[in-house]
Amino acid sequence: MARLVIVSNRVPDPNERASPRAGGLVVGLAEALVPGTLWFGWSGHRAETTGTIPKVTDAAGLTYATIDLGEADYRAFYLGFANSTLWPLFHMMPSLAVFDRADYSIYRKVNEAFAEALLPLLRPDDLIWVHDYQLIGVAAALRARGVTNRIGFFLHIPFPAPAVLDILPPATDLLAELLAHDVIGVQTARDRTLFADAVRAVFDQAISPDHRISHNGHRTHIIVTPVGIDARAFNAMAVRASQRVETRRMIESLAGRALMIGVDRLDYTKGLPARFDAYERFLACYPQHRRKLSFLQIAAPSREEVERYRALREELDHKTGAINGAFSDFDWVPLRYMTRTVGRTLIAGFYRTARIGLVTPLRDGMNLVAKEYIAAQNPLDPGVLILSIFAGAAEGLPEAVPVNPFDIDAVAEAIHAALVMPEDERIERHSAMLARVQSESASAYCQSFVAALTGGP
Ligand code: ADQ
Repeated sequence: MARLVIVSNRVPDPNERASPRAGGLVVGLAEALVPGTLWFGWSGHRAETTGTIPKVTDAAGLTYATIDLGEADYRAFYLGFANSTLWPLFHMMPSLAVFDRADYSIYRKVNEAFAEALLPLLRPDDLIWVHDYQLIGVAAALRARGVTNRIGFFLHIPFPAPAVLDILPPATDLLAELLAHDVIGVQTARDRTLFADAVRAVFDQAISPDHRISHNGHRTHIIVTPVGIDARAFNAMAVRASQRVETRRMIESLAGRALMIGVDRLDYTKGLPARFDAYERFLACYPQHRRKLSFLQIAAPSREEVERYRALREELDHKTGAINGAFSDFDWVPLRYMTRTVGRTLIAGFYRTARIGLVTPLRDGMNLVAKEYIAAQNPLDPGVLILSIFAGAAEGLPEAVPVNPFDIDAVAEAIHAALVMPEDERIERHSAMLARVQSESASAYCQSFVAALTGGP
């Protein structure tokens, strides 16, 4: 069988694979890596200049090969073009995007450096699978160096509408580089439609009914492969975690009240300020539920060197103070807000304890928290998932309580509806969602992508 080569911006430290880590890409992949796989990318360390010779480590049947990023490259490529231009634009938030030509040229340079460093490690029959928006140009750079292997690309984040993509000055080049792949995977049917719209708008070319396109003599297959989790293993972890002393302490601290939980990276796409506003509206409009619900928001700091993320953190600190100042009682705090990464096992136990999972991103490629929350529930007495219609996960989970996260009153109403939902309705919705989360698993995601990369239908 051909070897799989994963290329992603961040590669986890093999010694830390079991440690808490906030970030969907690593979670989605780590659960489905097959022995023998080579995982190549950035070490997470910064050096004076970007590395050219990868450091290779073998651990638990996998080979990790990493390079460091130069400080200036890290700023321009990672903080700059990837996270201050592509991230907000692809999440349809153009007003938060900035564009700097110098950053873009360093983005290209770093993509070339990835290709250059990977080249000597490649074997002729390797299947190369590149991940996400930071590395759009790696395949084209490999092709320019004579690599003829099958190369696939998976976009973890949403694909933007043509009018938003138009804003991006190098949109045409990036689209052409995407079409240097043999397979492009996206999270939802909606993303695939938007990708087809972009190809039509930019190159005046249509994608065939079987989702293939030939561009510059190269044929690309566009597939929908939603990222998933290992639901059975996650459920087992949640059951174990519910016996842990921390989970017991959490339950005791609730003193019989219901728990509502949110778990996110501290990112403006996750819609936390609007979520806090909705909770405040809920407390104001439904006084009968006050003192009967505690909302725990766990938010792991992320990209703190980007100014916009620092501002978000300050805004949330301020809102937390305002909500708790206005509604707390001497023996009840309505909002428990933690800005740190919490161990995965403990989070699983908290999900299982929570009557409501509140997942309200303004835009999200998939959102694995929604799937984790469903997997963690007790099927005989499950909680209710409130899910943004703008999360990719919503496409496969129509039985969640859908909300438009921009509509504060609608989210407040949804919290009320979840609290009063009868048990049989909770069970019915949950069992339908659990079946989907179990079948759209982490291994199904990897297998269907690799099957397409191997040349499957
Ligand atoms: P992310 O934006 O990182 O991923 P998400 O899919 O929600 O988002 O994954 C987050 C993961 O990190 C989950 O496994 C969650 O449990 C964990 N996590 C979040 N906050 C945490 C905290 N405070 N402590 C500990 N763990 C925490 C990107 C895209 C998503 C897409 C994934 C996978 O933005 O849309 O679902 O990739 O493709």
